Amino acid sequence: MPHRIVIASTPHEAYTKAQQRYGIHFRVLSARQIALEGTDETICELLVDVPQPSPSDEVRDIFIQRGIDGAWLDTTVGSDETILHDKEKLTAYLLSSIYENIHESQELEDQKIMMFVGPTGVGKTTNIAKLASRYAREFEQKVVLLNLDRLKKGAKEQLALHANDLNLTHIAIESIGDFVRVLREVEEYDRVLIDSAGFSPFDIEQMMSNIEYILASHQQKMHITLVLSALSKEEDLEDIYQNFSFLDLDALLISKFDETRHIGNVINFLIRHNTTPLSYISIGQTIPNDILCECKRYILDKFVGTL
Ligand SMILES: Nc1nc2c(ncn2[C@@H]2O[C@H](COP(=O)(O)OP(=O)(O)O)[C@@H](O)[C@H]2O)c(=O)[nH]1
Ligand SMILES: [Mg+2]
Repeated sequence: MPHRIVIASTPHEAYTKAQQRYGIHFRVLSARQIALEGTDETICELLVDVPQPSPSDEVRDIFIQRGIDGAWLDTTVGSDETILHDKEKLTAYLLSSIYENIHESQELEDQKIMMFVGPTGVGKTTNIAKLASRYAREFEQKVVLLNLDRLKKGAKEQLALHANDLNLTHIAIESIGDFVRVLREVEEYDRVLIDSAGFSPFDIEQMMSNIEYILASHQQKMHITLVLSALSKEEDLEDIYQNFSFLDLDALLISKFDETRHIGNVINFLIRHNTTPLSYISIGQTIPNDILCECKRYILDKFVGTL
């Protein structure tokens, strides 16, 4: 175990300094007061014994600093002696565990009616426009955009503008009656993308119970994607997920990966909720390019870039 010297003006200060540097894992071997020549001052010199961190502690610290959940790391690392003593092997093992534990879905190809829910400002409208363009141009599908916009002033215009740019039909829905009628009218489309701007989870649930019968009578299902921002704190991602979870979420879309380097929050969240697959990630404001379906690869590359 390496020895270290800590100097301060009093023994108490020297001890505190040692604690700040080495945490609780050190042992005092000796302490002495040294008189400073030509003055009546003394200083204290502590000789301490500092344990060498094990390779697994070092790797754990790096992942913790990057925001990865400590409890998850501890259960994942386990006690496999073959990797515990080798930093590179352990790092590779943890990275592959992150990769394995995030659930990503295939590109959503057959989901005809898709609604996007989530708080204001996370990127619902922008990403609906990206997807609309992708489905219309790459998959050559017939796409219609619907807007449930009771509350958010201007929301209708924003989606309508995108629809106009993309040369797609846009319909604003103002009541449940409207919605029922429009759902019948959009039968001929391959994709019906719905922006729920201004609807709270409660509003959406009420609306769903009102339209369920019409979906059932057409053997249709409403595929629900929760849109979240990578900039949100982990606790906020969790709260939002809980607020919307009674809707039976089918997928997650996470936006704004281009705006942060710190994605431990998102990784922890995705691992915890890996029953809801991640279908897309958004990496910028540009329509239609800044959306990806190969989410895990991107997330892992980005995380590795910070190691
Ligand atoms: N940098 C960045 N900005 C985004 C991304 N997704 C959406 N935005 C921007 O976030 C803002 C809010 O997006 P908007 O689609 O209106 O959010 P909504 O309220 O959920 O519909 C707009 O300025 C978007 O251009 C993204 O992935 N990266
Ligand atoms: Mg919007």
